[in-house]
Amino acid sequence: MVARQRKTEETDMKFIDLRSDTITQPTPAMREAMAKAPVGDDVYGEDPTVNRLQEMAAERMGKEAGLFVASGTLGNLAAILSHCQRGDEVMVGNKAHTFLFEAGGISALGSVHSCQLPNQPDGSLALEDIRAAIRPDDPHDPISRLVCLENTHNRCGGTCQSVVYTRKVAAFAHERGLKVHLDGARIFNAAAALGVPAKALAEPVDSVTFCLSKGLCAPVGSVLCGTKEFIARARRIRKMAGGGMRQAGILAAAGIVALETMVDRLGEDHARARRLAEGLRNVPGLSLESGTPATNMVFVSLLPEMKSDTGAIREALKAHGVLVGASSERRFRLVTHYWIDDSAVNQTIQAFGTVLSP
Ligand code: TLP
Repeated sequence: MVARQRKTEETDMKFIDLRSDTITQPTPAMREAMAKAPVGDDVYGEDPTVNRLQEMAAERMGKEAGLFVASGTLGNLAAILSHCQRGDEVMVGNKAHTFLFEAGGISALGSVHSCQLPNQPDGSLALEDIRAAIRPDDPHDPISRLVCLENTHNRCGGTCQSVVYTRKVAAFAHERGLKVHLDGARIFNAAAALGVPAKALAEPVDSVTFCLSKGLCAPVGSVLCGTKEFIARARRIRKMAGGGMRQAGILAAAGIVALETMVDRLGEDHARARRLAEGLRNVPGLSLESGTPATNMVFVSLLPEMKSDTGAIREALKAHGVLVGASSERRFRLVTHYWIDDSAVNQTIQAFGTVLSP
Protein backbone atom coordinates (compact mmCIF):
# COMPACT_ATOMS: atom_id res chain seq x y z
CA MET A 1 0.00 0.00 0.00
CA VAL A 2 2.72 2.41 1.03
CA ALA A 3 4.78 1.57 -2.05
CA ARG A 4 1.82 2.22 -4.32
CA GLN A 5 1.14 5.60 -2.76
CA ARG A 6 4.79 6.56 -3.16
CA LYS A 7 4.90 5.47 -6.77
CA THR A 8 1.54 7.00 -7.59
CA GLU A 9 2.89 10.35 -6.45
CA GLU A 10 5.84 9.93 -8.80
CA THR A 11 3.67 9.47 -11.88
CA ASP A 12 0.44 10.58 -13.45
CA MET A 13 -0.82 7.02 -13.95
CA LYS A 14 -4.49 6.80 -13.08
CA PHE A 15 -5.07 3.11 -13.65
CA ILE A 16 -3.59 -0.15 -12.49
CA ASP A 17 -2.15 -0.74 -15.90
CA LEU A 18 -1.22 -4.36 -16.62
CA ARG A 19 -1.48 -4.14 -20.41
CA SER A 20 2.28 -4.24 -20.80
CA ASP A 21 5.55 -3.35 -19.13
CA THR A 22 6.00 -0.91 -22.03
CA ILE A 23 3.68 1.51 -20.22
CA THR A 24 6.22 2.06 -17.44
CA GLN A 25 7.28 5.62 -16.93
CA PRO A 26 10.74 6.96 -16.13
CA THR A 27 11.60 7.12 -12.44
CA PRO A 28 12.53 10.42 -10.76
CA ALA A 29 16.21 9.34 -10.87
CA MET A 30 15.90 8.86 -14.63
CA ARG A 31 14.30 12.26 -15.14
CA GLU A 32 17.10 13.86 -13.16
CA ALA A 33 19.80 12.06 -15.14
CA MET A 34 18.08 13.06 -18.39
CA ALA A 35 18.07 16.70 -17.38
CA LYS A 36 21.78 16.66 -16.57
CA ALA A 37 23.08 14.41 -19.35
CA PRO A 38 26.09 15.63 -21.35
CA VAL A 39 25.14 15.33 -25.02
CA GLY A 40 26.57 15.60 -28.53
CA ASP A 41 25.58 14.65 -32.06
CA ASP A 42 25.23 10.88 -32.01
CA VAL A 43 25.12 10.57 -35.80
CA TYR A 44 28.74 11.82 -35.60
CA GLY A 45 29.29 9.32 -32.75
CA GLU A 46 29.89 12.28 -30.44
CA ASP A 47 27.28 11.85 -27.74
CA PRO A 48 29.21 10.87 -24.60
CA THR A 49 26.10 9.56 -22.82
CA VAL A 50 25.03 7.39 -25.75
CA ASN A 51 28.59 6.10 -26.05
CA ARG A 52 28.65 5.23 -22.36
CA LEU A 53 25.31 3.41 -22.57
CA GLN A 54 26.48 1.46 -25.62
CA GLU A 55 29.66 0.40 -23.82
CA MET A 56 27.73 -0.64 -20.71
CA ALA A 57 25.25 -2.58 -22.82
CA ALA A 58 27.96 -4.37 -24.79
CA GLU A 59 29.71 -5.28 -21.56
CA ARG A 60 26.46 -6.65 -20.07
CA MET A 61 25.87 -8.77 -23.16
CA GLY A 62 29.49 -9.88 -23.50
CA LYS A 63 29.75 -8.37 -26.99
CA GLU A 64 32.28 -6.04 -28.61
CA ALA A 65 29.93 -3.17 -29.36
CA GLY A 66 26.44 -1.78 -28.89
CA LEU A 67 24.10 0.48 -30.84
CA PHE A 68 21.42 2.57 -29.16
CA VAL A 69 18.19 2.37 -31.15
CA ALA A 70 14.77 3.92 -30.70
CA SER A 71 12.92 0.65 -30.14
CA GLY A 72 13.15 -3.11 -29.95
CA THR A 73 11.55 -3.24 -33.38
CA LEU A 74 14.31 -1.10 -34.89
CA GLY A 75 16.97 -3.16 -33.10
CA ASN A 76 15.60 -6.40 -34.55
CA LEU A 77 15.16 -4.84 -38.00
CA ALA A 78 18.72 -3.48 -38.05
CA ALA A 79 20.03 -6.85 -36.85
CA ILE A 80 18.18 -8.94 -39.40
CA LEU A 81 19.03 -6.58 -42.27
CA SER A 82 22.67 -6.56 -41.20
CA HIS A 83 22.87 -10.35 -41.19
CA CYS A 84 20.84 -10.91 -44.37
CA GLN A 85 20.95 -9.74 -47.97
CA ARG A 86 17.83 -9.26 -50.11
CA GLY A 87 16.14 -12.62 -50.70
CA ASP A 88 17.98 -14.39 -47.87
CA GLU A 89 15.88 -16.39 -45.46
CA VAL A 90 15.55 -16.00 -41.71
CA MET A 91 14.02 -18.74 -39.57
CA VAL A 92 11.62 -17.27 -37.03
CA GLY A 93 9.06 -18.79 -34.70
CA ASN A 94 5.47 -18.55 -35.87
CA LYS A 95 4.73 -16.76 -32.57
CA ALA A 96 7.83 -14.59 -32.63
CA HIS A 97 7.51 -10.88 -32.10
CA THR A 98 9.72 -10.32 -35.14
CA PHE A 99 7.24 -12.26 -37.24
CA LEU A 100 3.90 -11.20 -35.71
CA PHE A 101 4.31 -7.67 -34.43
CA GLU A 102 6.97 -5.75 -36.31
CA ALA A 103 4.80 -4.68 -39.23
CA GLY A 104 6.55 -7.08 -41.59
CA GLY A 105 9.53 -4.73 -41.65
CA ILE A 106 12.11 -7.35 -42.52
CA SER A 107 10.30 -8.18 -45.76
CA ALA A 108 8.85 -4.74 -46.51
CA LEU A 109 12.08 -2.86 -45.93
CA GLY A 110 14.77 -5.50 -46.32
CA SER A 111 13.32 -8.01 -48.76
CA VAL A 112 14.25 -10.72 -46.28
CA HIS A 113 12.21 -13.87 -46.64
CA SER A 114 10.88 -15.45 -43.45
CA CYS A 115 10.57 -19.15 -42.79
CA GLN A 116 8.18 -19.64 -39.91
CA LEU A 117 8.88 -22.61 -37.67
CA PRO A 118 6.39 -23.74 -35.03
CA ASN A 119 7.20 -22.34 -31.63
CA GLN A 120 7.06 -25.09 -29.04
CA PRO A 121 4.83 -24.28 -26.04
CA ASP A 122 7.90 -23.10 -24.10
CA GLY A 123 8.82 -20.66 -26.89
CA SER A 124 11.72 -22.70 -28.23
CA LEU A 125 12.35 -23.83 -31.80
CA ALA A 126 12.98 -27.55 -32.22
CA LEU A 127 16.45 -28.35 -33.59
CA GLU A 128 14.81 -30.88 -35.88
CA ASP A 129 12.63 -28.14 -37.39
CA ILE A 130 15.67 -25.93 -37.93
CA ARG A 131 17.52 -28.81 -39.54
CA ALA A 132 14.61 -29.59 -41.86
CA ALA A 133 14.23 -25.94 -42.87
CA ILE A 134 17.81 -25.43 -44.04
CA ARG A 135 17.70 -24.92 -47.80
CA PRO A 136 19.75 -26.87 -50.28
CA ASP A 137 22.14 -24.96 -52.52
CA ASP A 138 19.66 -24.76 -55.36
CA PRO A 139 18.67 -21.71 -57.43
CA HIS A 140 15.01 -22.44 -56.65
CA ASP A 141 15.59 -21.70 -52.98
CA PRO A 142 16.36 -18.62 -50.96
CA ILE A 143 19.61 -18.80 -49.00
CA SER A 144 19.19 -19.83 -45.35
CA ARG A 145 21.12 -17.21 -43.43
CA LEU A 146 19.83 -16.61 -39.94
CA VAL A 147 17.93 -18.13 -37.01
CA CYS A 148 16.03 -15.76 -34.72
CA LEU A 149 15.30 -16.67 -31.10
CA GLU A 150 13.26 -14.77 -28.50
CA ASN A 151 13.98 -14.68 -24.76
CA THR A 152 11.76 -14.26 -22.82
CA HIS A 153 9.19 -15.46 -25.30
CA ASN A 154 6.28 -13.05 -25.21
CA ARG A 155 3.44 -14.90 -26.98
CA CYS A 156 4.44 -18.21 -25.42
CA GLY A 157 3.80 -16.86 -21.93
CA GLY A 158 6.91 -14.90 -21.00
CA THR A 159 8.83 -18.17 -20.97
CA CYS A 160 12.61 -18.42 -20.64
CA GLN A 161 15.07 -20.11 -22.98
CA SER A 162 17.92 -21.67 -21.02
CA VAL A 163 21.65 -21.19 -21.54
CA VAL A 164 21.96 -24.83 -22.55
CA TYR A 165 19.23 -24.52 -25.17
CA THR A 166 20.65 -21.27 -26.56
CA ARG A 167 24.10 -22.84 -26.83
CA LYS A 168 22.66 -25.89 -28.55
CA VAL A 169 20.83 -23.85 -31.20
CA ALA A 170 23.79 -21.55 -31.77
CA ALA A 171 26.27 -24.44 -32.11
CA PHE A 172 23.90 -26.24 -34.47
CA ALA A 173 23.37 -23.10 -36.58
CA HIS A 174 27.03 -22.10 -36.64
CA GLU A 175 28.10 -25.59 -37.77
CA ARG A 176 25.82 -25.08 -40.77
CA GLY A 177 26.98 -21.56 -41.57
CA LEU A 178 23.92 -19.81 -40.13
CA LYS A 179 24.02 -16.80 -37.82
CA VAL A 180 21.81 -16.41 -34.76
CA HIS A 181 20.05 -13.26 -33.59
CA LEU A 182 18.33 -13.10 -30.22
CA ASP A 183 15.35 -10.83 -29.65
CA GLY A 184 16.18 -10.37 -25.99
CA ALA A 185 13.69 -7.58 -25.41
CA ARG A 186 13.26 -9.02 -21.88
CA ILE A 187 16.58 -10.85 -21.53
CA PHE A 188 17.06 -9.47 -18.02
CA ASN A 189 13.75 -11.00 -16.98
CA ALA A 190 14.94 -14.33 -18.33
CA ALA A 191 18.27 -13.95 -16.55
CA ALA A 192 16.55 -13.12 -13.25
CA ALA A 193 14.16 -16.05 -13.53
CA LEU A 194 16.90 -18.51 -14.48
CA GLY A 195 19.40 -17.14 -11.97
CA VAL A 196 22.12 -16.63 -14.60
CA PRO A 197 23.88 -13.50 -15.88
CA ALA A 198 22.26 -12.05 -19.01
CA LYS A 199 25.68 -12.41 -20.63
CA ALA A 200 25.41 -16.19 -20.41
CA LEU A 201 22.17 -16.10 -22.43
CA ALA A 202 23.63 -13.75 -25.03
CA GLU A 203 27.09 -15.30 -25.29
CA PRO A 204 26.20 -18.08 -27.75
CA VAL A 205 24.43 -15.82 -30.27
CA ASP A 206 25.89 -13.44 -32.85
CA SER A 207 23.68 -10.50 -32.00
CA VAL A 208 21.16 -9.53 -29.37
CA THR A 209 18.64 -6.72 -28.94
CA PHE A 210 17.44 -5.86 -25.46
CA CYS A 211 14.95 -3.21 -24.37
CA LEU A 212 15.40 -0.46 -21.80
CA SER A 213 11.82 0.71 -22.07
CA LYS A 214 9.97 -2.34 -20.75
CA GLY A 215 10.56 -3.74 -17.26
CA LEU A 216 13.58 -1.47 -16.86
CA CYS A 217 11.30 1.63 -17.04
CA ALA A 218 13.35 3.86 -19.34
CA PRO A 219 11.09 6.01 -21.52
CA VAL A 220 12.66 5.09 -24.88
CA GLY A 221 15.17 2.77 -26.37
CA SER A 222 16.83 -0.57 -26.89
CA VAL A 223 20.41 -1.60 -27.54
CA LEU A 224 21.59 -3.94 -30.27
CA CYS A 225 24.88 -5.67 -29.47
CA GLY A 226 27.33 -7.73 -31.52
CA THR A 227 30.79 -7.56 -33.05
CA LYS A 228 32.25 -4.17 -33.99
CA GLU A 229 31.98 -5.01 -37.65
CA PHE A 230 28.33 -6.09 -37.32
CA ILE A 231 27.42 -2.95 -35.38
CA ALA A 232 29.04 -0.78 -38.05
CA ARG A 233 26.68 -2.34 -40.60
CA ALA A 234 23.70 -1.98 -38.25
CA ARG A 235 24.55 1.69 -37.74
CA ARG A 236 24.10 2.25 -41.48
CA ILE A 237 20.75 0.41 -41.47
CA ARG A 238 19.63 2.47 -38.48
CA LYS A 239 20.44 5.64 -40.42
CA MET A 240 18.66 4.31 -43.50
CA ALA A 241 15.53 3.66 -41.42
CA GLY A 242 15.60 7.23 -40.14
CA GLY A 243 16.76 6.13 -36.72
CA GLY A 244 19.95 8.19 -36.46
CA MET A 245 19.24 10.46 -33.49
CA ARG A 246 21.18 13.57 -32.59
CA GLN A 247 21.41 14.61 -28.91
CA ALA A 248 20.09 11.21 -27.90
CA GLY A 249 22.09 11.28 -24.67
CA ILE A 250 18.96 12.74 -23.07
CA LEU A 251 17.33 9.36 -23.69
CA ALA A 252 20.42 7.23 -23.14
CA ALA A 253 20.86 8.79 -19.69
CA ALA A 254 17.63 7.12 -18.57
CA GLY A 255 18.88 3.87 -20.06
CA ILE A 256 22.03 4.05 -17.96
CA VAL A 257 19.97 4.52 -14.79
CA ALA A 258 17.79 1.61 -15.97
CA LEU A 259 20.80 -0.69 -16.28
CA GLU A 260 22.29 0.47 -13.01
CA THR A 261 19.19 0.38 -10.83
CA MET A 262 16.32 -1.54 -12.41
CA VAL A 263 17.80 -4.90 -13.39
CA ASP A 264 18.22 -6.39 -9.93
CA ARG A 265 14.62 -5.73 -8.93
CA LEU A 266 12.93 -7.68 -11.76
CA GLY A 267 12.47 -10.69 -9.47
CA GLU A 268 9.92 -8.59 -7.55
CA ASP A 269 7.79 -8.33 -10.68
CA HIS A 270 8.01 -12.09 -11.14
CA ALA A 271 6.95 -12.72 -7.53
CA ARG A 272 3.95 -10.41 -8.02
CA ALA A 273 3.08 -12.16 -11.27
CA ARG A 274 3.00 -15.46 -9.35
CA ARG A 275 0.74 -13.95 -6.67
CA LEU A 276 -1.52 -12.53 -9.35
CA ALA A 277 -1.67 -15.89 -11.11
CA GLU A 278 -2.53 -17.69 -7.88
CA GLY A 279 -5.34 -15.23 -7.23
CA LEU A 280 -6.75 -15.40 -10.74
CA ARG A 281 -6.58 -19.19 -10.73
CA ASN A 282 -9.28 -19.12 -8.04
CA VAL A 283 -11.60 -16.75 -9.90
CA PRO A 284 -14.50 -18.80 -11.32
CA GLY A 285 -14.63 -18.62 -15.10
CA LEU A 286 -10.87 -18.23 -15.58
CA SER A 287 -8.23 -20.78 -16.36
CA LEU A 288 -4.56 -20.09 -15.79
CA GLU A 289 -2.36 -21.10 -18.68
CA SER A 290 -0.05 -23.91 -17.66
CA GLY A 291 3.53 -22.85 -17.12
CA THR A 292 2.68 -19.20 -16.58
CA PRO A 293 4.00 -17.12 -15.10
CA ALA A 294 7.62 -17.97 -15.82
CA THR A 295 8.49 -14.28 -15.52
CA ASN A 296 6.34 -11.12 -15.46
CA MET A 297 3.51 -12.19 -17.78
CA VAL A 298 0.32 -13.91 -16.66
CA PHE A 299 -1.90 -15.47 -19.31
CA VAL A 300 -5.43 -16.49 -18.34
CA SER A 301 -8.23 -17.69 -20.58
CA LEU A 302 -11.98 -17.60 -20.27
CA LEU A 303 -13.50 -21.01 -19.67
CA PRO A 304 -15.80 -22.21 -22.51
CA GLU A 305 -18.92 -21.71 -20.35
CA MET A 306 -18.20 -17.98 -20.05
CA LYS A 307 -20.38 -16.09 -22.48
CA SER A 308 -18.59 -12.73 -22.61
CA ASP A 309 -15.38 -12.15 -24.48
CA THR A 310 -12.19 -10.40 -23.41
CA GLY A 311 -13.32 -7.14 -25.03
CA ALA A 312 -16.41 -6.78 -22.83
CA ILE A 313 -14.56 -7.90 -19.72
CA ARG A 314 -11.70 -5.49 -20.31
CA GLU A 315 -14.21 -2.64 -20.50
CA ALA A 316 -15.80 -3.74 -17.23
CA LEU A 317 -12.40 -4.03 -15.55
CA LYS A 318 -11.56 -0.53 -16.70
CA ALA A 319 -14.53 0.76 -14.76
CA HIS A 320 -12.81 -0.78 -11.71
CA GLY A 321 -9.59 1.07 -12.52
CA VAL A 322 -7.79 -1.97 -13.99
CA LEU A 323 -6.39 -2.20 -17.52
CA VAL A 324 -5.40 -5.60 -18.90
CA GLY A 325 -4.33 -6.80 -22.33
CA ALA A 326 -5.80 -9.54 -24.49
CA SER A 327 -4.08 -11.73 -27.02
CA SER A 328 -7.35 -13.14 -28.37
CA GLU A 329 -11.10 -13.08 -27.73
CA ARG A 330 -10.63 -15.62 -24.94
CA ARG A 331 -7.12 -14.96 -23.62
CA PHE A 332 -5.92 -12.14 -21.37
CA ARG A 333 -2.36 -11.01 -20.85
CA LEU A 334 -1.39 -9.24 -17.64
CA VAL A 335 2.15 -7.92 -17.27
CA THR A 336 3.63 -6.89 -13.93
CA HIS A 337 6.23 -4.14 -13.65
CA TYR A 338 7.69 -1.48 -11.35
CA TRP A 339 4.42 0.43 -11.08
CA ILE A 340 2.46 -2.62 -9.95
CA ASP A 341 2.69 -3.16 -6.22
CA ASP A 342 1.05 -5.67 -3.87
CA SER A 343 -2.12 -3.66 -3.44
CA ALA A 344 -2.49 -3.37 -7.23
CA VAL A 345 -2.25 -7.15 -7.44
CA ASN A 346 -4.98 -7.54 -4.80
CA GLN A 347 -7.24 -4.98 -6.47
CA THR A 348 -6.85 -6.72 -9.81
CA ILE A 349 -7.81 -10.11 -8.40
CA GLN A 350 -10.80 -8.52 -6.69
CA ALA A 351 -11.86 -6.68 -9.85
CA PHE A 352 -11.79 -9.89 -11.89
CA GLY A 353 -13.82 -11.63 -9.16
CA THR A 354 -16.45 -8.89 -9.23
CA VAL A 355 -16.65 -8.57 -13.00
CA LEU A 356 -16.87 -12.31 -13.62
CA SER A 357 -19.26 -13.12 -10.80
CA PRO A 358 -22.54 -14.46 -12.25
N1 TLP B 1 6.21 -6.00 -27.31
C1 TLP B 1 5.02 -5.26 -26.97
C2 TLP B 1 3.98 -5.37 -28.09
O1 TLP B 1 4.54 -5.02 -29.29
C3 TLP B 1 3.36 -6.71 -28.21
C4 TLP B 1 4.45 -5.78 -25.66
O2 TLP B 1 3.56 -5.08 -25.13
O3 TLP B 1 4.87 -6.83 -25.18
N2 TLP B 1 10.43 -8.05 -28.96
C5 TLP B 1 9.56 -8.46 -28.02
C6 TLP B 1 9.67 -9.85 -27.50
C7 TLP B 1 8.56 -7.61 -27.57
O4 TLP B 1 7.70 -8.04 -26.67
C8 TLP B 1 8.49 -6.31 -28.09
C9 TLP B 1 7.40 -5.36 -27.66
C10 TLP B 1 9.44 -5.90 -29.05
C11 TLP B 1 10.40 -6.82 -29.47
C12 TLP B 1 9.41 -4.55 -29.70
O5 TLP B 1 9.78 -3.54 -28.86
P1 TLP B 1 9.36 -2.03 -29.17
O6 TLP B 1 7.95 -1.89 -28.72
O7 TLP B 1 10.32 -1.23 -28.37
O8 TLP B 1 9.53 -1.82 -30.62
